[in-house]
Formats: sequence, C-alpha cells, structure tokens
Amino acid sequence: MIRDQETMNVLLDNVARFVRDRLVPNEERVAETDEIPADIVDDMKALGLFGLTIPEQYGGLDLTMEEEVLVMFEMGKTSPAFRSIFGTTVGIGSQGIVIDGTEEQKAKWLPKLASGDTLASFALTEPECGSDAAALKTRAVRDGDHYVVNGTKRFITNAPQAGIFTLMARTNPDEPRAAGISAFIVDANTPGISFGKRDRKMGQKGAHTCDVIFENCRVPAENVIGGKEGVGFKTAMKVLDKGRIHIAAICVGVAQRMLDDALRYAMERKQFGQPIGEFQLIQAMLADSQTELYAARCMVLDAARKRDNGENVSTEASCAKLFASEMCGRVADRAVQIHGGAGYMSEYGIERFYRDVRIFRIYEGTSQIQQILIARNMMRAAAR
Ligand code: COS
Repeated sequence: MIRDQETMNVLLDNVARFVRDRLVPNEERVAETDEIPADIVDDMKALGLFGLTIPEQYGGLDLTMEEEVLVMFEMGKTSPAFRSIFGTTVGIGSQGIVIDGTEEQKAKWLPKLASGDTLASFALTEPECGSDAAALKTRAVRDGDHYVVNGTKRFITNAPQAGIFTLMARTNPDEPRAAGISAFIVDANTPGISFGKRDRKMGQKGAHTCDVIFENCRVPAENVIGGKEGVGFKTAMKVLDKGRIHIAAICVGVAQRMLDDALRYAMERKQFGQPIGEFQLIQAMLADSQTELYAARCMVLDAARKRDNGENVSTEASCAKLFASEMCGRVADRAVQIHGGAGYMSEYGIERFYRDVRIFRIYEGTSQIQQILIARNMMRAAAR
C-alpha cells in the first residue's frame, strides 16, 4: 500500500541519488577497510534510513511493507553491507518491539532506534541452534524484578555496534521447545555481556557479526517484550515473516545492479569483431536473468501488499525469500560468466557481489527452511 505517491517518489529519488552518488563510489573502500565510514552513517541517519519502519509517533517514517520494499529495491543497487548497517535496526532488531511491545517499551526504545542513535540487533541463533530455532538453550531465570541471562548467541549482525538486542531466551526449562521461549529487550551496556572476536566472512565486508556472550546478565523484568513470558518464539517468527520480505526485496535490488553491470559489459566488450551482447548465448543469460528478476519483483510486491492488507503472509514471505535469493545467486553467477576473466578479478567488482549475495540463501532462514515452511503451510491449509 502506497499512502502518498508524491511523498514516496521524493523518498525513492533521494535514496536512488544517495546510492548513486554516495554509496557506489565508496564500495571498494568499504570492501578494503571492512568499515562503513562514519560520515556515510551520519548521512543515512539524516535521510531517515534508520527509522523507515518505526511508527511516526516515535520519530520514524512508518513505511508500509510495499513502501519498504520499494526503498529496498533502490538500496539493493549497491554493496549489501550498506543496507546491513541500518537493516537490523529497521528490520529484525526493532520489529519485535513494534509488533508485540508494550506502549511503554515502544515509547522508551523506538525513538532512539528511529534516529539511528541506537542500533538494534536480533539475537536468536546459537552455536547449537540455527535452523532449529525452537531448540535454543540460552536461559533467562527470574530473580525478583530481573531475569538472569546465561548463554551464547552466534553470528549476530551488527552486534559490535548494537545499543540493544532483541534476545530470545528460554524462561521455562520444562518446555523444551517454542512455548518455553520469551523475547527480551536487552541494553547492550548491561554488565555480563561480552563479545566474541569479529567473524571473518566470505563477503559483505563492512557488515560485522560476532558472538554475544551473556554471563549472569541481569535484565529488568519490564523488558520482556509485550510483558508476557512464553510467546517470544512467536514474536521471532512474526519478525522473520516481515524480515524475509525485506531480504527478498534487497535480493531484487542487488540482482538488478549485477544485471545492469553485466548488460553494460556485454554491450561494450568486443570479441570476434562484435560486442559479446550480439551473441545469442550471452543474450540467453541476460534474458533469463531479466525474466527471473521480473518474477521476483512481482512476488515481493504481491507479498508486501498482502501483508499491508493484514493477511497472514507466512507462505508468501517464504516463497518470495526462497525465489528471490536463489534468483539473485543465479544472476550473480551469470553476471560473472558474462564478464568472463574480468568477472573473476576484484577490480571489476562483480566477484565481490557474487560473494556478497551468497548469504541471502542462508540467513533469515535457509532456502531449505523456506521450502519446509511453504510445504507445511500447504498441507495444513489442505487439512483444514
Ligand atoms: N507467526 C506467528 N506464530 C508462528 C509463526 C508465525 N510466522 N510460525 C510459527 N508460529 C507459532 C506456531 O503457531 C506455534 O505455536 P502453537 O504451538 O501455539 O501453535 C509455535 O510458533 C511453534 O511453531 P512451529 O511448531 O512451527 O515450530 P518448529 O520448531 O516446528 O519450526 C521453523 C519452526 C523451522 C519454521 C523455525 O524454527 C524457523 O523459522 N527456523 C529458521 C530460523 C531462522 O530463520 N533463523 C535465522 C536467524 S535470524 S538471521
């Protein structure tokens, strides 16, 4: 749902200009230094990027899902690490509070997130629990008006910079699966939190992940999201339904960028006396990529509109994430192939995208988890 087309056009123009003029020229620098320059983060704050999805009354832009994916289609046209620095705050880090938080929790935390003064991270994954999220072991034991948290969270995006964590921990040890899990807002400065060393990753230099270790960390009981124990897994799943549409939109944006680069190269690069784009085998790769990209864009927009209509989009979110992330991987592969030897060389940038996009098929639920979710939802619907 687009609330006001004119305002939306201004926002999309601003984001497109920012991507073209500020981010694209800094892609290599970020890849080399593994840091996003502070002045770029300041510009992102000024543009309102940290508050895209936060309700207006708390200082955000309160974008609908359709508006959000349109912004992500633009944001995707540069290194995905740029999206990552604000992506956890507008996405999985904040949405637990937005969707299930109490009024007091929203008023206390959301304004700081919307301005970008505080970054939010999502702490679900653990060393022994990735796809099987309901098996998490981090414990939160009630002690007076606090909970004492112990456990380790793994591969947590933006953890080194985070001001708060949306933490999923087990409050009921007698409930070994989802019903024993609660969601918490945890201030990153709470004593008892320490960080592992920064992970060395295949791609997305500039986007940082690490372990977050909780040792007798005392979290106020008032920080249980929604004030209710035992529903934290559901909060996490609702957050991921939305997050998966967001990631699918980014996949569309990055695939568009890679295809634009491949098309330009195919029209410039000459072999056998003519631009390689004149050869039908190159054309097939361009056409297949364009077709799949179009399909993914349509799916993402449809899932977003359905969510805006208040429909349950668990299946659509998984379909969009599955198709768009796999499409993005295929487009990356073809873009490298069209570039030939140059595609393998760092200075052309396309090999960097090839590495950067590999994670899209893994995080916020692997392709295999999306397949399981889709099939399960189909069978449940058929049984009803
Ligand atoms: N919205 C609201 N509630 C949901 C939900 C959703 N999208 N999905 C599940 N739930 C509820 C279920 O209804 C169930 O509640 P009831 O017992 O009251 O009916 C509860 O949550 C448990 O759900 P389920 O039984 O489906 O849990 P499972 O352990 O079988 O599996 C999967 C859940 C595999 C889908 C889940 O663990 C998952 O998404 N794993 C991937 C995790 C992930 O994406 N990690 C990435 C880390 S973040 S970068």
